[in-house]
Amino acid sequence: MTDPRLDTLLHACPGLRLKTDPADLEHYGRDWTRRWAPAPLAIALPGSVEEVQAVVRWANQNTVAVVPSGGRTGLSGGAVAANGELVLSLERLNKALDFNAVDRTLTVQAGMPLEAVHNAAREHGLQYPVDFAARGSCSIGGNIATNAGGIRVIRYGNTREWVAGLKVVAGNGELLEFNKGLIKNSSGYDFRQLMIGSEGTLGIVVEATLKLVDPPPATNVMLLALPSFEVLMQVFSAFRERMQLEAFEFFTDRAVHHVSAHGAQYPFAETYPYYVVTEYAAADEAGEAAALAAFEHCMEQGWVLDGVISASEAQAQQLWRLREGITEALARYRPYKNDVSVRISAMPAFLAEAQALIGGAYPHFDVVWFGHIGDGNLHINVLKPEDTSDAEFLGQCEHVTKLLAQVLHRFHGSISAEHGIGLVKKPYLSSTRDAAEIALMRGVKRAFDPLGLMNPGKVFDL
Ligand code: 2HG
Ligand code: ZN
Repeated sequence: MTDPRLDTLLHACPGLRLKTDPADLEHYGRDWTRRWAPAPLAIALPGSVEEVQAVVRWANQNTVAVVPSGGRTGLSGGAVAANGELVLSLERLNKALDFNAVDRTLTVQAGMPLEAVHNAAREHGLQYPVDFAARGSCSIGGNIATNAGGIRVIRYGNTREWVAGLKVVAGNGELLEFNKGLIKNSSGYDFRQLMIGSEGTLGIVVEATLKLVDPPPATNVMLLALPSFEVLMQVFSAFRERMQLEAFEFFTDRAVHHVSAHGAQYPFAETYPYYVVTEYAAADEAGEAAALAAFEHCMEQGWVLDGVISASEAQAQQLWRLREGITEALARYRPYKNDVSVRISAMPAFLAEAQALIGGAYPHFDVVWFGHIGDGNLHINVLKPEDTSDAEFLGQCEHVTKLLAQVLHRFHGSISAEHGIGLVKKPYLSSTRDAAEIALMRGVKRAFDPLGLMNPGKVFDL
């Protein structure tokens, strides 16, 4: 242990588990973005809320910045520690603490992986409905810090809908408890909601009381092949009018190309320009009949060219893999990512403009479009060509993102729908939030984190 500050940390928090090996610094100092070289001071792995508090108090006394760390699956650099910060990993605080059958709530520690939350809910015959591909690696605390969305937002909303109570260690080390599991609580500011999506800039989520619901209905999965972008929203409306959608996701032929190369099975004989994978309630014949009616209507209109319905759970998973495998299949190309949203009603016009802009801006780049079309949320991944330098690639992508941010501003959209602002989207925050709002954000940060030590430099600069 080289840095003398770490001796004082161990003195302030005897028994604290610390990691300082170069491999650990590298592992814990980055998230799924690969732009910044990790360079944390050390990794603290507290085993209790008291230890989290002790670490944060020590950080205040020694003016050391702290980067809270969950599963580090983020895509905006929110968990990057590249400036000598102390990484505070919640991975040891990973247990379910309490289940309340009457309230239908599950209280968990922040480091619990999302998938473990799903399993715990299922053991009680219920479900925690927020879900996405990184479920096995991400943590519930990170989900809360970014207000994570995912593939079932269309039906269940974002993470913030599902948090009934929150315990947070604020930037000064104080333990705060918000809302305490209440459904109704009209007693002033809702700090719980302020914490959700604050990306670790106000404090560290240590515990959450999550709402659970009835187990999901029996569902089927349908894969649709579409001729053009233009018909996407018509297909969405045709399906949404007729059935209870659990998910409605889109992707392009480029996505299929990459996920197939990465092992996913493609069910059609031909390829098509665009695809939708939708999951819908199909507990009885009526559900299935509605799905077929929507499908036939879309075929008659020429909006859909082909389709396949899952005949088994295994086939449903195969179809899902075409969509859920995209991020992993693209990772080796170190893509530049955009994660934008507009109101659903604005989607057709926004899509047309975005497509014209992106198509013209990157004529020679492989651009992969996909996302949660039913939520008005698009993911645009630009793959780095081998013969283009990192700096040139980034420069070009940032230039195009600036233009895209201007389009989003006109559409009253968001530069980050569900991945957070972190470091990656910080330069574009003002396209989504006006100056008065950003000034208020700074004031809120000062209130919870007077010395500005919680995840500094993320979302905005002080
Ligand atoms: C998804 O929807 C995730 O699969 C990741 O939000 C999106 O990799 C991305 O750009
Ligand atoms: Zn997504």
